[in-house]
Formats: sequence, structure tokens, C-alpha cells
Amino acid sequence: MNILLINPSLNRQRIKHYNDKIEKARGTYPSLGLLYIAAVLKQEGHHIELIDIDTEPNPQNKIILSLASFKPDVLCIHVMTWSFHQANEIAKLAKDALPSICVIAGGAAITSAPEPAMEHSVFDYGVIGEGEKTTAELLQTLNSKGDTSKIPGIIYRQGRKLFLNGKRPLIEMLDSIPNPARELVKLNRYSDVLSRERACATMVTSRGCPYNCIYCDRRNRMGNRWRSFSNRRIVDEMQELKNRYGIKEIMFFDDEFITDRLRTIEFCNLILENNLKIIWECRSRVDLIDRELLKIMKRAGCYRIRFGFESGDDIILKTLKKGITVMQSLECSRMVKEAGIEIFGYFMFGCPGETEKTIQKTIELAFVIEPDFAVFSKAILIPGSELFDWAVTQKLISADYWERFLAGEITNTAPSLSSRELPEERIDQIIKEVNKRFYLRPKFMMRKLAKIKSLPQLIKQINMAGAFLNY
Ligand code: B12
Ligand code: SF4
Repeated sequence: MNILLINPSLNRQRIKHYNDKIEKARGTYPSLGLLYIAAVLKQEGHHIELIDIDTEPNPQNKIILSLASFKPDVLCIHVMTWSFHQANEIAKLAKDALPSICVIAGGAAITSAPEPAMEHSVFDYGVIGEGEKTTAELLQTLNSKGDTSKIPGIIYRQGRKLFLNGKRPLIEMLDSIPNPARELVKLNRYSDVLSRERACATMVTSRGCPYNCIYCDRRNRMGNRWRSFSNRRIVDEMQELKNRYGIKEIMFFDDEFITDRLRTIEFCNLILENNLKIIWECRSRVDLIDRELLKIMKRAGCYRIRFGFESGDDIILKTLKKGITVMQSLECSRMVKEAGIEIFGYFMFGCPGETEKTIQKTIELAFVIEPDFAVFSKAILIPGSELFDWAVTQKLISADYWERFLAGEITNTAPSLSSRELPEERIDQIIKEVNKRFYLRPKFMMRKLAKIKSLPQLIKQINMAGAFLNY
């Protein structure tokens, strides 16, 4: 079959934490999820074209041209909640041009709200959760004009009715999945404001997360059992990125990279044995770090770790079920700095129980930790999160908020908690102030300049600083 895969624009769909200039300066990444799906479909012998809206100078024309010349039988589209409307418009465009085209959608928007997402779109099939096995089976069945009613992990429509099939078990052997089909995209058109090297790529080495932070929708997506690719497979993928695409830097997008300490140590050893010489960053938790681990990570090329510090108040951390304390955040940051690794810190305002006082504690924590980069944001009630459900029970948001968002009745992409004592506008104002205070400090700028490793890095960071000045 001819299959067109589309990744909607991330830049046009960002939730507006920052102004457009800052959002744009932050960078653009390929959808790894869509590239995994593409790899499986290629393996199955289908003909593939992939369009990533953000990397095309004229994406609308590119889609129209592909529909006219490639004549896809199937359109596969990646849908996050925030790109839902755009994805639906693309699906409509495809159906107008090719009425018989079958549209399959997958990604967080489908997984967190399958029925509303189908109800308010023209998608024919929705793939829920991990998509590789489901999509392969769905296409085999469609190709042979078989019965899709028994395929686990999908939602589909027949006439005006929607049918939700049972769940598909998670993939146990991640190594059975092929590498993302990066050959379908132009890797040099992606960028990240923080990357040191021009040639930078993204990768995922594990799926799932065993923790229970209430603001996260992890329980819905890849499950709470952490599963990993084998270290051999991960290092081979890194080697391929280096040899085939000249990649010198990798950003690991795993939900939780260090869940298994032993795996991390063995992974670092394998990098060293293979003399890989690639620098990388990952995401982890402050309670999973120790000196010995950091030492080997640094030797193996780790130059930055992202941590969700979230709050400077222990009661709030407890409410968030984050499972960490402020002391652990401080201790961890000390160790990471000593190891010569950069820190990227996430801090959150507007959590349940938040007051001006607890916000000040979080700001103080950020200035004591002094991460190399920091994101200060509002706690967003994302669909499928325990925080959203809690807010519903507290009558702070309506249970059908996201359904109404998908229906186009609500346009606020970032619902958050607010109270008479701490209204949303006040939190927005605090975020603006703290961003300026944090990033426009002469000390911070001097330190950043001293750490610049290349001209592209310098240009990107000057652009970002310019964007912050107008913030
Ligand atoms: C990298 C990342 C980003 C990047 C870029 C996204 C990108 N292009 O990769 C950036 C930093 C820009 C970003 C921004 C945001 N992100 Co983000 N991000 C991620 C992250 C960490 C990794 C994504 C990834 O590569 N996953 C690995 C792949 C393999 O998994 P996957 O994408 O889910 O794909 C699988 C299935 O979903 C399915 N599938 C996916 N696409 C398709 C398509 C088809 C056709 C089919 C059949 C199946 C299918 O099959 C895939 C393989 O199994 C995820 C967390 C995570 N670990 O997934 C959050 C995540 C996707 N982000 C999330 C959020 C909340 C945000 C922000 C709102 C954060 C914020 N507060 O600003 C913004 C909003 C972005 C926007 N569109 O407006 C949520 C999404 C929730 C939702 N309902 O949409 C996630 C799930 C994290 C979380 N728990 O909060 N994000
Ligand atoms: S925020 Fe991170 S650690 Fe917490 S549940 Fe989500 S993925 Fe896991």
C-alpha cells in the first residue's frame, strides 16, 4: 500500500508558555513515534512518504502534491492534544482530494481521549498507546480487506458508530521494533537551542515509568512498567546515527532514563568500549543519582541531565506524589555540578495548595540550585493526569474540558489551577518576572558565554536572549 505519514506543526501548536519568538528559538524535533511507525510499515513492505510540516518551506503544497502524485491509500498522522485541530484539518484536506483514503491517527491525543478524539474528527481509525504492533496488524487487515473488529488497541468508526476494541499488551521485547526510520526526514532541518553540536538527534531507549507524579499522564501511555531496549541495541543505534548521519550529540527523550542503575552503568561502559565519542543528555529524577553513577555517565559523554525539581516546598512535592524532597534536589544538584554535568531544571507554579509563599520557596530553590537552564511553568491539567481528575472532583474544571477542547468549543490550551488568593494572571506575571530575573542576570549571561562551544551555539543563544528581552 502507499502510505503517507504526516507530523503536524509543533511550532504552530505550542501552548503559549512563552511568546512565539521564544517558542521558535527553542527548536524543532522529529516525531520519534511517527518514525517508529514508519519503520514498521517499511518493514512490512509498504511504500512510504513522510511530511514533517515544520521542516517544509511550503508544507501545504507538499501535501497537495503528495496526494496528487503519490496517491496514498492510507494517511497516518501523529496527534498530540495540542495539534488535534491541525491534524483534523489535514485529514479533511486528504479526504477532499482522495475520498477513499483511510486516515489512521495515533499519539497522545488519541490515547488520552480516544472517543472524543474520534467523535470530533474525520479519522477512520485511532491507534491507542504504543503503536507499532497495532498499526502493522491494522494495515495487514486493511490490505487483505479483513475484519478489523478483533484488532486490539484500536478505535474505529462504522457508519456513525464508534467501536473501541480491547487493550493491546505492551511490547515486552523492545528490541523487536526496528530503529526509527530517520532516513525519511532531513535530520539537518531540526535543531535545539541547547544543543552544542550542529548535528544533533533525538532517541528513546526505554518506555514507561514506574513513578506516579499526579500532573503526568504516563499511566495512560506507555504504562508504569519501565521497559528498555538492550544496551547493545541502543549503542548500535547511536553508532548508526554517527556513521550514517554524522550525529555528534544525542538528546534522550525517555520519560525516565536512569530507572535501572545497572543498565545505565553497563550502557556507559559499552559506549566507552566502543569509543563512541558522542555527547548526550537525558532526563531523570533527583533521587536516582549518586556520585559513582555520575562519574561514569560523564566519562561516557553525558553533559546535561534534566530534572523535574518542580517545587521548593516539601508539602507540595508530597501532594504532587513526586516522591522527592527539597533536600534531595539540593544534594543531587551539588553532585551533578561537582561531576561537571550541566543541569536543566523544571520548576512548576500553581500546584494544589500553592501560595505566594510556596512560590517564593520554589524561586529561591531555583536560584540556589542555579541550573544551567530552567523552565518555569504553570501546572497544566493535562488530559489523563491524576491532577486533572482531582481538579474535576474539586469542581475546579469541568470533566468534559478536553472533550470540549477537541470539539473546538474551548481554545485555552493550558488550563491550570487558580484561586482567589492566587489567580492565574498572578502566576503568569510571576513566571514572566522569574524568567527575566533568571535569564537576564549578567552573571548568568557571562557564564553562558564562557561555556559556548561553537558559533552555531552562540548564534542560537543570542537569538534566545533577544527573544527573552522582548518577553
Ligand atoms: C520530546 C517531547 C516533546 C518535544 C517535541 C515533541 C516531538 N516532536 O518529539 C517538545 C519539547 C517540543 C514537547 C512539547 C510539549 N509537550 Co511533550 N513530550 C515529549 C516526550 C518527552 C517524548 C516524545 C517521544 O519521542 N516519545 C517516544 C515515542 C516512541 O512515543 P510516542 O510519541 O508516544 O509514540 C508512540 C505512540 O504514541 C504511537 N504513535 C505516535 N504517533 C503515531 C502516529 C500514528 C499514525 C500511529 C498509528 C501511532 C502513533 O506509536 C508510537 C510508538 O509506539 C513526551 C514523553 C514521552 N516519553 O513520550 C512528551 C509529551 C508528548 N509531551 C507532552 C506535553 C504535555 C507537552 C507540552 C504541552 C509541554 C508543555 N507544558 O509545554 C508541550 C506541547 C507541545 C505542543 N504540541 O504544543 C505530553 C503530551 C500529552 C498529550 N495529551 O498530548 C507527553 C506525553 C509528556 C507528558 N506526560 O506530559 N514535547
Ligand atoms: S513526571 Fe516523569 S517521573 Fe513522574 S510519572 Fe511522569 S514520566 Fe514518570
